[in-house]
Amino acid sequence: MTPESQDDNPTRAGFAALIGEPNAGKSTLLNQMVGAKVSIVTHKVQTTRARIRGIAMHGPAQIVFVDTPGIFRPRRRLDRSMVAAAWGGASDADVILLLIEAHRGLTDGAQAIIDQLKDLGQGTPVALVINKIDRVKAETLLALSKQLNEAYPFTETFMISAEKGYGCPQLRDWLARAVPAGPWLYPEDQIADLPMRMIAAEITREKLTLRLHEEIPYQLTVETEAWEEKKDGSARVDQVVYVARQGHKGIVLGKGGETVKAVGQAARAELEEFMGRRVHLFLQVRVRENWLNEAERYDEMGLNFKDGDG
Ligand SMILES: Nc1nc2c(ncn2[C@@H]2O[C@H](COP(=O)(O)OP(=O)(O)OP(=O)(O)O)[C@@H](O)[C@H]2O)c(=O)[nH]1
Ligand SMILES: [Mg+2]
Repeated sequence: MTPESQDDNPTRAGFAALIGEPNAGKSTLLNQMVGAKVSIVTHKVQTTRARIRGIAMHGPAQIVFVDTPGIFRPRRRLDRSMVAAAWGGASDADVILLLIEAHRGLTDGAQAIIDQLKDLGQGTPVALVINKIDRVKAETLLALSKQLNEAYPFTETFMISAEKGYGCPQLRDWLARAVPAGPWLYPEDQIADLPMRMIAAEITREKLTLRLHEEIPYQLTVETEAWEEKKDGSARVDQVVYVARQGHKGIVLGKGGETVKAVGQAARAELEEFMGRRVHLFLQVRVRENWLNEAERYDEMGLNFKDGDG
């Protein structure tokens, strides 16, 4: 390519990492930006467990959003691996977006993230993204923005509602200019960088998390064990739900198997919509008391087991 033709088409591309406390709305924002549901969302904390890339095109720019697990004080091996994945996402990024919930403001957890950013964020632009502005009065936002900008030298501040889309075009415009000049990193029509079998497992985990209470969602994992393409164009997908206790198995199954059946139906419907074709989904529940300490389970989730060494 001659320099002239490069000027005609100055493509840009880079990674924008979404970090923040659990439940800040990181996955919601990624989905909003990509325009499709790539990362699962629930009202519960610690929904996202690994780094998930969603790709958005904006004019000549390709913005690769990196969704990360929420950052919190870890207790278990899984927590430590998740938090390490979040910081890993931030340190590899061209731009970092720190999400803060408008109605919660500068919490202790947010302050702890800011303290770590002071060490790690050096040299990487960090934008402040105040999310869920639909939940607060406009007057409170200015004061919150001022307080947060005193706590950290943010490159830019955005006030958004990831759910409703408010403020998202401005953020997208800014990111399109903030990512470095260079060739696109993915084909133009690709929206996610995650194997289909993992997306399928995440969809099922979302439905389980929405339906089950208390500790159970945090103590289960879903793996796609087999994926078979059928001649009629449909897919047969076999998944295993690993639970840590015998008692949890009964709860996941529900009375007469009704819970797992409802989960399977909801997951299948969403998977069919995502893939645009028929899916036959089979769920099996298996007790595996020590799954939270098995390296193989972490590999399947896309996490580094060693990061969890305490
Ligand atoms: N009112 C309101 N709710 C929002 C907004 N954005 C996200 N939420 C809700 O906040 C909850 C958490 O959203 P997620 O996107 O799963 O949050 P997350 O930061 O990815 O959470 P983890 O993966 O657990 O770290 C969900 O119930 C969302 O619907 C928003 O702009 N306004
Ligand atoms: Mg999430």
